[in-house]
Amino acid sequence: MIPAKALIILAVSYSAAAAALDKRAHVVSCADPTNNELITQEFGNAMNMASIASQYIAQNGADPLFVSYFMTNDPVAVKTKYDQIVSDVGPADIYCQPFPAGRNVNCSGLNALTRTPSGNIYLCPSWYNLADQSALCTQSGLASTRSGTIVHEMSHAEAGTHDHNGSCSGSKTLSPADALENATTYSCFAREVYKKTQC
Ligand SMILES: *[C@@H]1O[C@H](CO)[C@@H](O)[C@H](O)[C@H]1NC(C)=O
Ligand SMILES: *[C@@H]1O[C@H](CO)[C@@H](O)[C@H](O)[C@H]1NC(C)=O
Ligand SMILES: CC(=O)N[C@H]1CO[C@H](CO)[C@@H](O)[C@@H]1O
Repeated sequence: MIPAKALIILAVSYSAAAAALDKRAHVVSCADPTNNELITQEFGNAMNMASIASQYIAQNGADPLFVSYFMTNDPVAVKTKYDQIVSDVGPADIYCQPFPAGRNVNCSGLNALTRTPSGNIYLCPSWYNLADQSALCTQSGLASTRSGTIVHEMSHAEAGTHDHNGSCSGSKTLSPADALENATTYSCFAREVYKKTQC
């Protein structure tokens, strides 16, 4: 049973995300209909999660959860990064395999990767093994979700982040300047906010 308050927050954030999706620039490029549908759905989940994170920062500022990931950074600067993700200026594609010829994408050890400055996102075989969005509510720990990976990749594509530490616990050990720039921080914080406010 989802409390009414959570439902209202969910409805508001879905309409915000839906408005963003109408003008989104990343296009799912995947010939397989099943995977195309999955990717489209998870991209929507990711945008919704980024939108919820942005709203959470607007409402709560530098609360303890924010500080645990972003330390002394200005909440407005972090919110701006999530807003850049949601705004998705692109233009770019999200590819499933087989990737277009000549792109030389090496998926070894990766769930996904983003090329810059194109912002094109390549989903690797292990991405499909990550958890559904619902695992954020059903697992006790912080689930690694397909949607969280897309938030991570979209922060490369739209908000100029880099890869520095792949783990959420590692993300909390960076300097404030590094935390603002490192992609995993954005996925971890967004998943934590989702778990805290939507489950
Ligand atoms: C892909 O990356 C892995 C790990 O970095 C490396 O060992 C491998 O040689 C690479 N494969 C190709 C085809 O470049
Ligand atoms: C990431 O952070 C963890 C935990 O602090 C640390 O053990 C690990 O060495 C870090 N990895 C990198 C690549 O910085
Ligand atoms: C720990 C780490 O590698 N931090 C990096 C975070 O991102 C900034 C900006 O690109 C780098 O300068 C840091 O080295």
